[in-house]
Amino acid sequence: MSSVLRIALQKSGRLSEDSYQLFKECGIRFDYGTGKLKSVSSNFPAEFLFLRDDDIPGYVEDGVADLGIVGENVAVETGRPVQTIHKLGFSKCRLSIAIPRGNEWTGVESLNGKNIATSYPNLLGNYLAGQGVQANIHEISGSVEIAPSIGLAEAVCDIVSSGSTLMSNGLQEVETIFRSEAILIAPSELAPDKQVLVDKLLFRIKSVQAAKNNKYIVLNAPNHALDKIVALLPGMKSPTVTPLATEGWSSVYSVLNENEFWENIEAIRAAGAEGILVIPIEKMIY
Ligand code: PRT
Ligand code: ZN
Repeated sequence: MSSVLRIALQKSGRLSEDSYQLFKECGIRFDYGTGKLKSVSSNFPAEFLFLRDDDIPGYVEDGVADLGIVGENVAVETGRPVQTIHKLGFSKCRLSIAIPRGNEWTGVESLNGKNIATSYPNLLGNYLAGQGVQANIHEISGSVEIAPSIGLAEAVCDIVSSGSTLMSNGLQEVETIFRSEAILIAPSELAPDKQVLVDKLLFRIKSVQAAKNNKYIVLNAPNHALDKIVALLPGMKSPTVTPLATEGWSSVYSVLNENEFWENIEAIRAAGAEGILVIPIEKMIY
């Protein structure tokens, strides 16, 4: 029997939509939704399992799944010996310590002897040990942010994204102890036939990510400004330059990274470029 990759995804939660979207963009089709626990792709040798995120590292460690998508926070907290294959750039958040607004904060030492409520006892415990702080960790599985107001703890350690949950519960973020994003995990060793499929999938994921991080750019430039403009547009190798019908002008085609985009565009305009078109890229193969 030819080999099939088993991929564990969160059934329904903050990772789900982006995970499904990622496979869609990689051209891998499968059904999901309403009550489905398993689905086989119609056009890639993959089978998908839909699970709670906390269970995914265990399934991957045991080899029930060959790959999984989880938050780094969950992967590290569960402590399962799995390998991170690739960072996926979505579901970004941080694990932070927060205290009631208005309470004095003089640094992590102020947590000595205090009670801290969290769903992440391992991450918090390791952080406190590294800081030489001795506090009592109260593990609770949800609604951590209400712990101070009901007298369970003087501080919390919870996932923060926009910060609005902390704010609406009268808490202030005082220390970030871990930064997280969605990651692709695999067992510490993969069979060679599975590795071939993982490499195939990774190639697609990287092409999709590269396309998202770059824009295709087309512009017109006077020939005397070409050297300057070409230097600002490294492209994948170097820009394409073709003459325009108008004497003394050329058209330049290139790729620009999202991170440097606005600064470069300003410099390109200042150098004399006109009629700049910026176009999204669907896939980018190096
Ligand atoms: O049912 P299942 O067990 O599968 O899901 P879950 O409820 O355990 O997890 P889920 O879907 O809430 O989150 C999955 C992953 O998304 C987490 O492990 C993180 O890696 C990531 N993530 C990103 C977040 C958030 N952002 C987030 N904001 N996880 C949780 N939150 C919660 C946080 O716990 C707090 O209650 O949102 C609130 C804070 O959000 P802000 O925007 O108010 O700061
Ligand atoms: Zn969970």
